[in-house]
Amino acid sequence: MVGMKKGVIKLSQSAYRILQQRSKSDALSSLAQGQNRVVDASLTLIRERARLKAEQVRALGGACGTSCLLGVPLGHNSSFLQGPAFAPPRIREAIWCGSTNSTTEAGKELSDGRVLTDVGDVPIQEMRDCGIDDERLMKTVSDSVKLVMEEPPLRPLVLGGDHSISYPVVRAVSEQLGGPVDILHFDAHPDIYHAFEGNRYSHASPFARIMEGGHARRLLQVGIRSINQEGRDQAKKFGVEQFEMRYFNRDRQYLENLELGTGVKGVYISIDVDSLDPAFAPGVSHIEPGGLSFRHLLNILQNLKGDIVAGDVVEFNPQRDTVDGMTAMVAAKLVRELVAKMST
Ligand SMILES: [Mn+2]
Repeated sequence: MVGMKKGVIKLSQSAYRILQQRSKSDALSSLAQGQNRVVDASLTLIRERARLKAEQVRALGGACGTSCLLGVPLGHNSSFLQGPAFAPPRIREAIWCGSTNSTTEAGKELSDGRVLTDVGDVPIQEMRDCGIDDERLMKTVSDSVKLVMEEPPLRPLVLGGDHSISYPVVRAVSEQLGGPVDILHFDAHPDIYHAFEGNRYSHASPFARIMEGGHARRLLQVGIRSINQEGRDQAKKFGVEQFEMRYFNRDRQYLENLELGTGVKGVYISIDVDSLDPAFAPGVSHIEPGGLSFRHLLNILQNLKGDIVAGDVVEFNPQRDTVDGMTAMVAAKLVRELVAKMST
């Protein structure tokens, strides 16, 4: 009796263990399936909006290239503050702010759906909330960019987010076009660390991943004024052309007469708002004095010759902005003038 009882207990314990393991693995696989459904649903919304927006452009008479906003509210790859996750809605609000008209400096009409359209945000925070890891998030960002590019004439103009998003975005652009692009990158920092604090997806590392992946032929970095030896070594290793602020007066004429993208798939423009002097754009995580004026940046952008296939405006941090949202307006004008260059 005692033995039997022991046996029964032993059996039920091991059965319990098996059941427990099975229900644990069932639970895990149903979690994974749930995550798949969330990612699919997120991509479906981007795909359907891109399809509809492209149809609207055709209904309006068509265009060669229409800038299409895609928000990527991701801030957790920042080494310091995570506020850039809140930027995309603030930038949109400032683009359409009634304090100014909807015409760019050179006369493009932003309210014309053939010039500027919008597919909304990749639901980054909602996906993170479902336990979706960084690898998958980055892939979803890439896939979202590709969905926009699959609907000509839409060209992705990505609203960050921290700078880590430039890697999945540029990767998608180069994969979708079937070759590298030239990148014009405005930033106080080279963002080319092999890894930062152990994070290869850090906002300090996207250009290391882009160059390793062969997604860019030329990478020109403008506005650089916070750089250490690793930043210089990595630039040398990858053949990056760095234009440091301390030599800006010397380099200015060259930078205001750039012609990029010939012989490759086009030009990608990445604008970190902290490339501007904090006097012009205080709402950034990494305040670095000695930067570009707004007009310096705009002169380089407006004079650029080349086919701009995609771009991003990143690192605006609304949590550090002035109470009247000055940097939101600055980021919005960068977007507006980038639209003017991208839309054809
Ligand atoms: Mn920066």
